[in-house]
Amino acid sequence: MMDKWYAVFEQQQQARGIDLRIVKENLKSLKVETPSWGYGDSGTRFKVFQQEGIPRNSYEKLEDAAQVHKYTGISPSVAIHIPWDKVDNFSSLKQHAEDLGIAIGAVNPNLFQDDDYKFGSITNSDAAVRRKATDHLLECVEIAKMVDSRDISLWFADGTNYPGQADIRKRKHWMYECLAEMYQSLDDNMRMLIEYKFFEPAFYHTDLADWGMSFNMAQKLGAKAEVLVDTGHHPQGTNIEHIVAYLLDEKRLGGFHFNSRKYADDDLIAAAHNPYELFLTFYQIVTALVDDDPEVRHNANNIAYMLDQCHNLEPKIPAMIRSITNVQTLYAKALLINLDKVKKAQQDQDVLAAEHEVRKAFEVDVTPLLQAVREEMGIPADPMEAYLESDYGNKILSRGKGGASW
Ligand code: AOS
Ligand code: ZN
Ligand code: ZN
Repeated sequence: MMDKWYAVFEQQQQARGIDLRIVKENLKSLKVETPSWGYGDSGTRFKVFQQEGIPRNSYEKLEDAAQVHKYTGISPSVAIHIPWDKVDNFSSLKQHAEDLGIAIGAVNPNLFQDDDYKFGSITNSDAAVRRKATDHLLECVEIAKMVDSRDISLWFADGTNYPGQADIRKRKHWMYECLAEMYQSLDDNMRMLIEYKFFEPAFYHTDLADWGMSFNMAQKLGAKAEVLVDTGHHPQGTNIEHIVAYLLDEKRLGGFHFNSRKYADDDLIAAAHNPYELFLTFYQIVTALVDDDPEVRHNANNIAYMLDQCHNLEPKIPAMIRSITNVQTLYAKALLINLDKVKKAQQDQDVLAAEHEVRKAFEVDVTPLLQAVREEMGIPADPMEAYLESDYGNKILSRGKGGASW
């Protein structure tokens, strides 16, 4: 039955001029990192509802993440957050990940939970606080080296709540000074991924409020600094795909934090609310993968795809699996866009034909394609169903309630 379904799918796509071998290769090379904090208890400022079976430490977070990889086959690494994942022995944490068939991914410093950072971390007017914050960044670079991680993901809560509260331009200089010191400590293969967010926790100004500020900072720092796009960090109506295209063209798209948002930084399951936006984001990446400029292709091939989510109501592991398969589904759809036909329509300035050609791919049911790819990768055809049929979810209940938060 399955084979027949795929055979029909193949025929249909061939008729549209799509080479499924390339599509499958691309799908097999997609890797999406999950965040260690997404396995912990989380909530809103109103309430954290504790779940049973939450990992009690970073080792157990890795064990849960390994389940996500086991059933999806495309999430072989886990981002860690320091100090939430600070352990006495990082080589044993690294070894634990390897024993589970995964690896430690991006290292995320925490510059927002210490009382000292009330008025900013690397933008604080107090030089001693800036020193402390920079030392933490340097510590995270060292941890990344210990666990063989390439990326340091940087998000700063720094900002102000009221006009006049601080000198915005001075803060910009202080931030550059601290990040430049951190930059010097990176090995040649390492990267700083600089995230931005337009508000929250600060409500008047945020020091890195949009992609342009992160881009400018990255450019000033050097080639090892790139921009990280968190899909939940823009004002309503922002054209994220445009930002992605622009950054790819400048060879500065470092990575993504995927999640869905309806109103603010909601951190919900990726593509739950806005699948078309993620599809169009992948459309920009797919065009960059075949760009004439080898540097643009290089950038498109080196994007760190990561989830950044908090599952406040739903069980964590299935929620991660859902996000991963959603991302994979939308990437698959974008790979089915006939770029030659779009190009032709663009040359003809045929607006309707161009838009139709793009949207048509979104409407394709890619289930048979994904099932075929998973079969070739030795992964269950339906990752969610396979996980739910396993006894892992029950087994971890013995951890009880009150596991790690974040
Ligand atoms: C915060 O809003 C950012 O999305 C961060 O990337 C992330 O959630 C944080 O670093 C995890 O603590
Ligand atoms: Zn993020
Ligand atoms: Zn966020």
